[in-house]
Amino acid sequence: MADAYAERTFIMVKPDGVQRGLVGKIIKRFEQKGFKLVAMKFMWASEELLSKHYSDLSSRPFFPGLVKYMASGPVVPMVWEGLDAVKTGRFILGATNPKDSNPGTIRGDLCIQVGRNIIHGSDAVESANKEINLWFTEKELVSWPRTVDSWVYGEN
Ligand code: IDP
Ligand code: MG
Repeated sequence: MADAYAERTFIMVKPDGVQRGLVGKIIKRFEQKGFKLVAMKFMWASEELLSKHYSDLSSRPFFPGLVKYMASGPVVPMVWEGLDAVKTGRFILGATNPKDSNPGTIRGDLCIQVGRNIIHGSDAVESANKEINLWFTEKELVSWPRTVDSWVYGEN
């Protein structure tokens, strides 16, 4: 398959998404869209890891609260692969603040408050690579052939 189909994005169900029982619903949206799952785990992340994950936001006033929120329960980090996975992933998520997220997006449909917006998604290919390497080892990233790809991308 073409290299363009191998773009990867880092998606993570946040602790409120896990607590509210939305993990399956969120995975389903990426799965049904046609993206390919490359890695996934269930873990309780440390404040240290989360501070690294959100290092770009460390000077923002909401940063301490954000790290506390993200460390308040288990999360489901994932890697999804496909054509324009980063940009399309952000569309699937919806705007950062759920009051601005369109209906039909995950945040638009399933949450209300910016500080409890249930899901993370990389905002660029560069940050996706950084985040994937922060949360997963090389061994945990599974490359696998998927026969349905010829139907998803039309190269058959
Ligand atoms: P993103 O998650 O859509 O990429 P970012 O600006 O990278 O948005 O912010 C990271 C996370 O920080 C958001 O998803 C949200 O949980 C939280 N956040 C962003 N802005 C605010 C705010 O004004 N108050 C509280 N939390 C915020
Ligand atoms: Mg962000």
